[in-house]
Amino acid sequence: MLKLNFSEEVQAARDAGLPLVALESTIITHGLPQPRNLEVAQQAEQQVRDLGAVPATIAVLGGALQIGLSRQQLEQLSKATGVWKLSRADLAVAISQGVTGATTVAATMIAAHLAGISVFATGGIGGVHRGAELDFDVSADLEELAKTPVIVVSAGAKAILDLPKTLEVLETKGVPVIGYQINELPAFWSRESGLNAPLRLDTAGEIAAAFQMRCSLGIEGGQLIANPVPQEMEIPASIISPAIDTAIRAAQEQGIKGKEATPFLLSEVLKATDGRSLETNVALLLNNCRLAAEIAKALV
Ligand code: PSU
Ligand code: MN
Repeated sequence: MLKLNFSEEVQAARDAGLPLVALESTIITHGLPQPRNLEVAQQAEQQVRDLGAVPATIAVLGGALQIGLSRQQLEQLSKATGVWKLSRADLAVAISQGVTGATTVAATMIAAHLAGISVFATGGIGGVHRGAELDFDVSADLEELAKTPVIVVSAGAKAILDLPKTLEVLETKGVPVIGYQINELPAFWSRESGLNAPLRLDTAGEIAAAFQMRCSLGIEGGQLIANPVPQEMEIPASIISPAIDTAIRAAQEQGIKGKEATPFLLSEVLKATDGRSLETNVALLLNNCRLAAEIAKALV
């Protein structure tokens, strides 16, 4: 039988009816290097608290679906080895097998929805990989956005992806892609992608209202909020593009595919930018936590 394990902090927030923001754990175990990953995970949680909402970092620990992690659990997860990367396909097997796994955007959305949490902050979602016309690598994050009613606050899709194709798939699946205070779709490390964001909203209240209207209309699925990285932390396309190209070449040469592709590409971009991409990744994540907290408050 499935049981949701709420952390003390999340349980207290539920009892008091406080606004909650879900946070994913794949970024901790597969997206950021140790030991910085723990520090960033704690900062992300604190950012949500500072704005008057309560963070719920989601993961599977020894088969238990955790909604919120204690300090100690977060620390253990950040140092753990052999942690599974859980998407929709993996979640049930991981829980029933009693393993430890980190949730991607897709799996975090499923767990957040089960826990009654409607807002979720991440860095960037998965999407259509470059060359997907040959290898069909399209992240399950896109299908999840079409199915599960959670607002995902991101800095767009990761720029290692094929952004025009990612936008097309989201459109086909009926996912609202909403630029926050911006007309252009941000490209994760950069504020600009050369692509228009299909929709634009300028306040957390409007984002909350649109979500509630979608639910009232009976349209399944969530909303993708594209929140650009703060200007002073962005990496211009002229610097990040060659770094991404280098990373993609390395992946091809080493035959990195499937679940390993995204973590590998992120760490290669980090090397190619001498660590600058990491600082930008942290800045945009914290920026997304702030907006998600505001949306969560507007929903209450
Ligand atoms: N954003 C980041 N770092 C990450 C990820 C997103 O800044 O590590 C993770 C998310 O969990 C996302 C996953 O769901 O990468 C996508 O993986 P894939 O392309 O294999 O679906
Ligand atoms: Mn994939």
